[in-house]
Order: sequence, then structure tokens, then C-alpha cells
Amino acid sequence: MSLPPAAWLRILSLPKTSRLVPRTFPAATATSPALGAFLVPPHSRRSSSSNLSVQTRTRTPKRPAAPLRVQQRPTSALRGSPPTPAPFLRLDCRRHSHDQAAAAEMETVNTGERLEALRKLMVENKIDIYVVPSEDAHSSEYIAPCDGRREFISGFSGSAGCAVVSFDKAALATDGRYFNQAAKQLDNNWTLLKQGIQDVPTWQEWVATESANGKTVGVDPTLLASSTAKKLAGKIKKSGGVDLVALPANLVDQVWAAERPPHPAEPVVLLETRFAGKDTKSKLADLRKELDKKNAAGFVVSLLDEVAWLFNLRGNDIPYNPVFFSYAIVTPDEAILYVDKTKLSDACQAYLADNHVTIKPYDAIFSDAKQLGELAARDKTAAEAKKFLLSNQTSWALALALGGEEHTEEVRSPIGDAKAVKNETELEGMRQCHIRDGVALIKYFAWLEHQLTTGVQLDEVVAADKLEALRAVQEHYVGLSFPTISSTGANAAVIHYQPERGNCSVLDPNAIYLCDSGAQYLDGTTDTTRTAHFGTPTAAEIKAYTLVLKGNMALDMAIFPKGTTGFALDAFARQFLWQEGLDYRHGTGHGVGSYLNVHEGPIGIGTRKQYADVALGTGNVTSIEPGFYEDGSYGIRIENMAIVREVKTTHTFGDKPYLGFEHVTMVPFCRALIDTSLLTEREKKWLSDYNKDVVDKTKALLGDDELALAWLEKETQPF
Ligand SMILES: [Mn+2]
Repeated sequence: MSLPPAAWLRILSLPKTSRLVPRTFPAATATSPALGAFLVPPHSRRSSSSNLSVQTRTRTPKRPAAPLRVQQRPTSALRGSPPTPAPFLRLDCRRHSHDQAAAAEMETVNTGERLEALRKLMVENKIDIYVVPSEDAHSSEYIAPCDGRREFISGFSGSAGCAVVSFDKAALATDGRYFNQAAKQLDNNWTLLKQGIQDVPTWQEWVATESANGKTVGVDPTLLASSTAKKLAGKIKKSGGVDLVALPANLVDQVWAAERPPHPAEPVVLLETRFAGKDTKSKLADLRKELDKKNAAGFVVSLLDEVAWLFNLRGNDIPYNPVFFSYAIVTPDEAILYVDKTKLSDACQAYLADNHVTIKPYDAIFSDAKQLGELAARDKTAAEAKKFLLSNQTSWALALALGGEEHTEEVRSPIGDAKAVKNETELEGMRQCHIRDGVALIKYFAWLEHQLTTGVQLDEVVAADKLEALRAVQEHYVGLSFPTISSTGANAAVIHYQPERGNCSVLDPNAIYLCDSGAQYLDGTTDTTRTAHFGTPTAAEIKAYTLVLKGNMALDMAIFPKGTTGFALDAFARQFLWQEGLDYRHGTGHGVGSYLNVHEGPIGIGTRKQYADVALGTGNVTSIEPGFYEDGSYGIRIENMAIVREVKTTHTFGDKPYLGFEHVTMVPFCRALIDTSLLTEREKKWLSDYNKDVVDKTKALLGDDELALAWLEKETQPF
């Protein structure tokens, strides 16, 4: 799966001005310069219909651009689900599946009263314009329902965008993925700012223009990165506005009041060292070494997956991401975890005590940060010498509390860097969970082929449900790692397609079927895409699939010296498409967490120059996922997960280690879509070896599933 923009912003931890574009996304937009980082703009949809032979109900998805991983909507299942007892956390599948109560989503919301209430509060707070970002206080890729402020005030439910409100105007900025959806959902109080379209202002420009003649702009500083706030304040002043003001209370929350969903309070559990591979003591010691190298006063951790990784804890506060609301501060002699203590099991508390971690309430981070900032200010020499390090996605509120630029320094997170280098336990977990995940996928494709070739009608969500059920019985399964992209025919060309229950297409047995899905297991996180055809594919589909597969194999087989970046490697995957004048508008690979977020930085493989900033290294895990999309007709993507390993080479020019990939995904490719005549002997051997590997690792786990055994045999014949 590819990533949503916001995620990449923080994942890459690059200066905002130079972020990578997430995979699906359209060119950078105002809300998030990263939009389009991993993915470049989606193809503009063609109006001409495809020549699909069957009556596939190809419809525009309700959430066209929903980033691969979309924000979940609150459902009754979500609110009512009792927490599963420790030690193993089971994510509520309903909450984490495509079973969103999404039906009402595309309806226009009347925002008149909400805006009126907000404007009243703006008067009371002496501001003229109010900014409502999409993000939560941790720059999360997915947000909890209680953080859906931008959706509440504007009525627009897409995952990316920014709402800005003045006394007589309201504007919603979003990117190309969401133009249709926003146009449908916004009522006539709102102007849609189509980001990336020529002459349409970014929301920052809109705010700057509207603030001319001495207007004051307000924002909740917990929801804006410090660097974004700084730039915005500059623009406002430059165009004649007064300033950007950090308001202590969130105005939208006050309007939302009792209707606002509660802050999640899901249990937090310990991830045993047999899965994590390294204890918190050692991780803290490594971090302190980094702090020492940088002569830093401490590191403030505000990204939820970084906190979860550092303390070997997992939670369930955010859909698909096993994280929990928290912050942490690590200094040379203290480690403080800010979390609602009632969420922590006894085992967690004992573990934290054993690792010399102090627990404080979640909200106490701000007063503590303030105190630390004041201390640093008092001690002049120390203040001169030592600053607090912050990830560049840390909120403006935290940076302000610490005393602003004078006492803080934005860096690429040392925890993010450490987390991306998996230890041997995590790597083995990654291999093992991909075998179990492969078993589920093999059973699924065998079942699906049988259904479709025997005339059974299935829609995209019903099919995805079956896959989820097959995964759920696998050992160490916790939940899905993102909403399954189950797409037939032309829907497969919509890179971030997400089928909607009860309102999606019926699978066309004679069209391409693309399935991009993944799961969370205690020992790892999976993300696999396979494209299949259960009937007679067209020559164009076969050609395109074969070119994409060749690209996947070429990157998988690449050997490169230590220091090589994902930017340099990207062309390995595209070369065969390029030779035909074809390409795809998304990145080629993203890092993945170990039973953590499916999109994880700082590494990645793609064409943006920012991918040149971080070299791939031993222990990194990345996806390899080239694709090709024929709008209105079909889409192809083939995604394996791979570990970066040192390889043996005849020489070692430059006295450097040479690196290569070890794929861990174990699911056969679609034979009906492979044109063998386009393959070299080396590629045929690679495929035969891959198939043998898949059979060796999964066959014994298929039990007496005759359908799966037969399908596996059929799909893995040597080339
Ligand atoms: Mn992926």
C-alpha cells in the first residue's frame, strides 16, 4: 500500500519544504507539502468508459483518494467493543476493517450553525481567522474520531485537507484525490480550494491574503508543526496581517462539545522481548549515546509509533496503527512516559519500573516541557550548550513550551532512525509473519478463483471480508494494518481505492482484480499487493503485468554498495515500463514497522530527490511495489516486502559492504498474466526459485485445504 501524505511528512522527517511525496498523491498541496510525495498525482480520470466486456459496476469510489490508509469513522462497534485482556491485544476487526459506517459519508453536512458558533468564539478570542488542520497532536497518519475536527467543522470527510474560517468566508483546501468528494460534501458556506490547480491559492496563501489589513489568525498550536507555524506566521505578517496566535483551547472542540467522540482509552500492553528483540533499557542507552553525540539536553518524543517502539508497548487508540496516545521525554538521566496510567496493564507498569521509566499523565508533557525550558533559560551556560531535540513533526505547542527556537533544535528523529533498523528478532518475525500472511493470501486467491469461475457473485468488500477472516485465524494475528484495497476492473486503476460496504462493485470474473492488503501480527506487519485475472486477460493487461513484474524482480535482484539511496534504486523498478514509454505515479517503496505502522520512515524508494537523503542499510525493511494504471480500464501493482541485507560479492570496490534484498512476502504471482516470452533466463530462474520458496514455506501450513493446495501447485510450476 502506499502512503498518505501526512504520514510521509513525518516519516521522512525532512524539512517541510523538501518532503517526499507520498504514493498516491497528487502534487504537493498546501495542507501538506508532502502530498504526492510517495505518489505523484493520480491520473486524471478519463471520462471515456473502459472496454470491459462485463457489466462491472465501476463506480467512482466514495473516497476516491482516501489514502491507502484512511481515517476510520466512528462506528457503534468501535464505541462498544470491550477491550481484550492482556497480554495479547486483539484489535477490534470491525473497527479496523472496511466496515465503516460510511454510507452517510458523502452527504452534505449543514455547517451553518457550527460556523456561527465558531465565529462567536473567534470574537471572544479576538481573532479574525481560524485555522483547522486535519492532523492530531502527534502528526498521525490516521487519526482517532475525536480528532476529526476539520471534518466536523467543514463536513468534508477525506483524510487530507485544511479548513480556514474568517468572519464572512470559509474555505477548505484539499488535493486532487478529493475534489469530487469535497464538492459533494461541502455545503454552500464553503469554498473549495483545489490544491495543485493553477491559480488556486494554497490555504496558507488564502490565510495570508485574508489577513491583510491587520487581521489576526488563530490556531490550536498542538495541531500544527512548529516549522509550518513559523512559515505561516511569516506569510501573514508579510501580507499585512498582525500575527499567528496560538490559542490555548481548541475552538472547534468547544463547538463540538458533547457531540465530540471521547478520547480513546484502549488498553496498552507490553510487547514481549521475544517479539521486540531488544529491551527498553538498551534502546534508551542507544538514544542517550545519540543525545551525547549531539550534546543535547534531551529528546522530546511526540510521534506515537516512536513512543510505542521505545517502550516496547502497543495500544489500540488509532485505527490500523497499534499505538496509544502518549508523549515521552528522554534526558541523560531520566525517561518519562506521558500516558493515562489506567490504560497500562500491571505487566506494563512493572516493565516500565524495571527499565527506570517514570509514568506521568498524558497532559503533563506541556507543564513539564515548560519547566524544562525555564530551567534551561535560567542556567545560561547550559542553555547555550544544550538544546532539546525535536522531530520536525513535533507540534508548535511543544516547541513553544520548551522555550522556542532558542532551546530546541529540529532534527530527523534518532528514534525513527533506530526503529528503521530492525534487529534479528524483528527480522525473523517479519519472515515468519509473512509466511502466515502468505498462507492466508494463498487460501484467499484459491477460494476467490473458485468462486468466480463457478459463477458466484461477490462484491469487493465481501471478498475482502473473506481475506480478513483467513488472516484472523493465523497465529499472532492482531488486526489489519490498513483498509484492504479490493478492486475489480477499472477500480484497480484508482491507486487508493477503498470499496465501501454495500455500495461497491461486484467482482468481474473477466477483469483484473487488484488486492493490496496487510495485517498486524505480534511479530511483524505485512503489506502485500497481488494482481490477478481469473478469466482471459487482454494482451495489453498481460504486457503491462509482465513489465511491472520484471521491474519488481529487477529491484529485488539489485545489488548496490552501502550508501546507496532509494532515489538511486527507483529506476531499477521502472526501467521496463520506461522502455515502453510507460510509468506509474507513485513511489516504489516505503519502510514498514515491526508490529507498528505500515508506513514508516525515514527510508523509501522513489523518484523524488528527497529519497536521496537517506541511504538504505542492513536491517531496513521496505516494500517493492511498482505498478501500472490504465485509467478507466485496469490497474496493476505487485508488492513484496524485502529486508536489506549484506550480500557476498566477488569484489568490494571502495571497501564497502554490498547490499541486496531478501524478499519475505510468500505469495505466487499470477501466471495467466505473465508473458514468458518477455522474460530472460535469469528472470525465469528467479520466478522458479521464488515459487519453490513459496511452496517450501507455505504448503505444510495449508492443511487439507484442497483448493489452496491445487491453486498453489498450479501457480508455482517452474518456468
Ligand atoms: Mn505498501
